[in-house]
Amino acid sequence: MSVKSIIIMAISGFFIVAGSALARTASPEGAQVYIISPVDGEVVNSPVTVKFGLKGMGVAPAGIDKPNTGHHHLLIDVTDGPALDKSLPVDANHKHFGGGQTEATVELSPGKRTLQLIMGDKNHIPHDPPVMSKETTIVVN
Ligand SMILES: [Cu+2]
Repeated sequence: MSVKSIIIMAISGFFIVAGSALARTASPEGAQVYIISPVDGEVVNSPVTVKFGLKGMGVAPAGIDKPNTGHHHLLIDVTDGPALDKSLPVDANHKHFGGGQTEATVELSPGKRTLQLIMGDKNHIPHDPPVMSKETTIVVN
């Protein structure tokens, strides 16, 4: 294989990735996600059960292409917010609930922690505009 064909393949690969990165799903107008519990300022023991609230749209498992739905993601100590134009990362700070769960029990280390919810579409990409909760700050014993 020539260097030129490798370069062409690399460039076309780049455009495929860039194209999918832009494919965001519209959110229904007025959709809201919020943390039912714990509440802002609450002092809790780990593990913590976080209850997810959602209005104006539905929950569907990841991979299911159904209008006006998404699945929950719990952001832990992600104070700058995630990138909105690509799939949410999968790591200790970005938890996916691709099974359609509406609550989760998470182990949290002691100290001040911020929790935030964001909906993702079938490809784990935030909707446009994003459906994102306020940050809930808790103190873990
Ligand atoms: Cu996800």
